Amino acid sequence: MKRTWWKEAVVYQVYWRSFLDTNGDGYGDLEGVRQKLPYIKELGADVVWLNPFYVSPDRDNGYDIADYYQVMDEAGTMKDFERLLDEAHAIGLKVILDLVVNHTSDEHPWFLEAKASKDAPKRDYYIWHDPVDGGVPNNWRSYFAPSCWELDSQSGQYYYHSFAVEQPDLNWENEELRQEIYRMMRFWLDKGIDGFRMDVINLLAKRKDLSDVANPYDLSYLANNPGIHEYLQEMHEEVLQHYDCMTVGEIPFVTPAEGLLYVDESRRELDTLFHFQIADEMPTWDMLRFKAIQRDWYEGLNGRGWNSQFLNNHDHTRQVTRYGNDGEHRVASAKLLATLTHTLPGMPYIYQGEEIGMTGVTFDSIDDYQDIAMRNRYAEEVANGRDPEEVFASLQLLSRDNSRTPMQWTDEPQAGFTTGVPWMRVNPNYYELNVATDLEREDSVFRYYQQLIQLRKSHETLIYGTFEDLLPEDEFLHAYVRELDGTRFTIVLNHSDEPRDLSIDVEGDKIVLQNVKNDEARLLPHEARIYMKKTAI
Ligand code: ISL
Ligand code: CA
Repeated sequence: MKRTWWKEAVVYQVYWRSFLDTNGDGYGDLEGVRQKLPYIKELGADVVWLNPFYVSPDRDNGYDIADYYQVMDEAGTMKDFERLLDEAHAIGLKVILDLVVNHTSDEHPWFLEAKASKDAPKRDYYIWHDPVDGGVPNNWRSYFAPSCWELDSQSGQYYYHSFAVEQPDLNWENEELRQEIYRMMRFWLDKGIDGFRMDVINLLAKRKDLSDVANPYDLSYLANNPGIHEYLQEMHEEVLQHYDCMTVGEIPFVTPAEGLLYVDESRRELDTLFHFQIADEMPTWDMLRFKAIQRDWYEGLNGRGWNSQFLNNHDHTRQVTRYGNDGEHRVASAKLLATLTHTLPGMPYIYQGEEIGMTGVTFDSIDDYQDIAMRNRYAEEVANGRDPEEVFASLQLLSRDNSRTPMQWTDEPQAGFTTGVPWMRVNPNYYELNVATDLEREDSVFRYYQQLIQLRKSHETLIYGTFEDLLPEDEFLHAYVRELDGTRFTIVLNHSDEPRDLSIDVEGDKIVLQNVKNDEARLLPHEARIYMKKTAI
């Protein structure tokens, strides 16, 4: 496979509304991101991914867009964005934006026009269906609602929405609509952005067979439908191939074989993908399952498509809480999880705050949660008669708010995130868990991320090397090898709260990075070691 800048890059995801507030309104903003670009650079990241900041009524935190060409007030102005982009480029950081084109907001002018009447010129920008037996056309659910069909009383037709009622899906069968999207993509690429993270991009094509599904809670019927690859190949042909840009598709509901169809270089669709066999399908840590997923994706993509490695983001609970130990072993565990994402095959993504081991949070009441996904599901289940306490407890761990609490910069009030009232409560542990504290300590999580990123940059074996799992059956020890051109790295991780014997031979290998101080052969709890050996002169 050809070598590219993005295959060697580390991406830092900025959820700007929780990153840094510079005007005291309690919301993070683009000016806050600009001010912290040197911080992101110091960490060692190469690319900044900004979650959507376009004009939006904010029903789904910016993923319901009402104007693709303007910056929402809370985020700032287009000038703020342009200044951020210029300064990022000036210090060697690239910037990719979130492309949300499966749906718009129901307040987008296109939808307001389409809704006005059945024969409105833009009616066909969206997906409408007559009632069936006086009700919804079928039993399909959406991510955020019991049905993916919403009645438009004005026309008596239902419109299709894969997410919230306020997020009507665009009709990608409409050529004019597709050209509108390509025009918008060129607008941002011509400003100099370096690519896109593409929101649920494998949902663009819709299932033609509208009959009921056996299990409406298995939402895979929303994705990977016939026509999707033609749309992405047209997008590549019309837009992407004309720019030096990277694209990462958010691609739920795919196996490695299905994922390859989106990122096989020869198919000229996308560059890399986030699959969800871990984040959406592995609720808590399951070592054997994790190992099998990593082997399957390495074998499934190897040599033809590029993977991405992430263990949390703005939709998923913070990794040290969900997949590690956020208690007595929090620091070692945060470093161990980072070692995984930065030494397994694929592009590593750092979600803001994971670089200091920020933890998930559980609030006491549903009123403290803002996530539309959680609030809608809670209301639905309670309306169906389930016990509110039990519903609340069942939704807490996987609520998306867990990873959206403000970035913890200092031990000052509101963790230095804002001088106002934050839009979401700060995690109470900010007093000792914050960037300032980590920057002062040599053995902090932040310093370890720096060393890890530096090691990966200095040895392309960790980027382009082969991958072999040495302990496929071990539930607690993870050991794998990356090899290229006579250099071998052996990564060994004790993903458990107990010390464990090292059960592989690393005779003659040199430890080049270790997350805890330990000279014994026996591994301490959550100890990570990276060994290196020159196998050929
Ligand atoms: O949140 C999830 C499950 O807990 C994810 O499955 C997520 O909803 C799904 O991957 C789609 O996410 C993307 O599109 C949504 C938006 O709410 C998410 O924030 C975005 O990452 C609709 O645009
Ligand atoms: Ca602000």
